Amino acid sequence: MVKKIKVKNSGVVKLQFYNDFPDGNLFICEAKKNIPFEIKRIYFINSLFNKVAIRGKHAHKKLKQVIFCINGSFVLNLDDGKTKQSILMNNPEYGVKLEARLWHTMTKFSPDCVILVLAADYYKESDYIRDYGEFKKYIKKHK
Ligand code: T46
Repeated sequence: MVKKIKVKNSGVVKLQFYNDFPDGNLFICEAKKNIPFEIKRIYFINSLFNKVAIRGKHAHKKLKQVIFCINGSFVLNLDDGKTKQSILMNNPEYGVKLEARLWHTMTKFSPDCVILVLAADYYKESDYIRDYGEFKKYIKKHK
């Protein structure tokens, strides 16, 4: 897990963590504390058995999110239109901020991978930019 993010509109979020070995690990997300917004929506993705699956492939116009890998691993690919960065997500203690105008894809899922996302707003398809050419035009217009 990279702790230094080079792309714009991102950053690392570190969770409060209690190691209760051998009785489990406890991770805590608190809105407006370690999660930098009020949380309106939570979703998770599991059963990632297709090794060549690519999820994401979009940017958001306004939405702020934080993404975690709470089990297993995957690679998060970020692109702010200028700088690209791939991050191995394999530690539930660290999340990555997905703020607006950041193209992201998720790849290379381990079969036991579970992705958790905390979002600052409800689902709105109109907030998605799902075409890379449109994304490039959008970020030129909205710097
Ligand atoms: C993101 C990455 C990290 C809903 O109806 N409600 C929801 O809250 C979500 C998240 C999705 N959907 C629908 C929209 C699509 O018809 O579920 C379908 C699959 O969504 P999508 O292809 O966008 O899934 P991912 O994994 O590519 O992207 C998701 C989030 O949609 C997205 O906001 O940033 O995870």
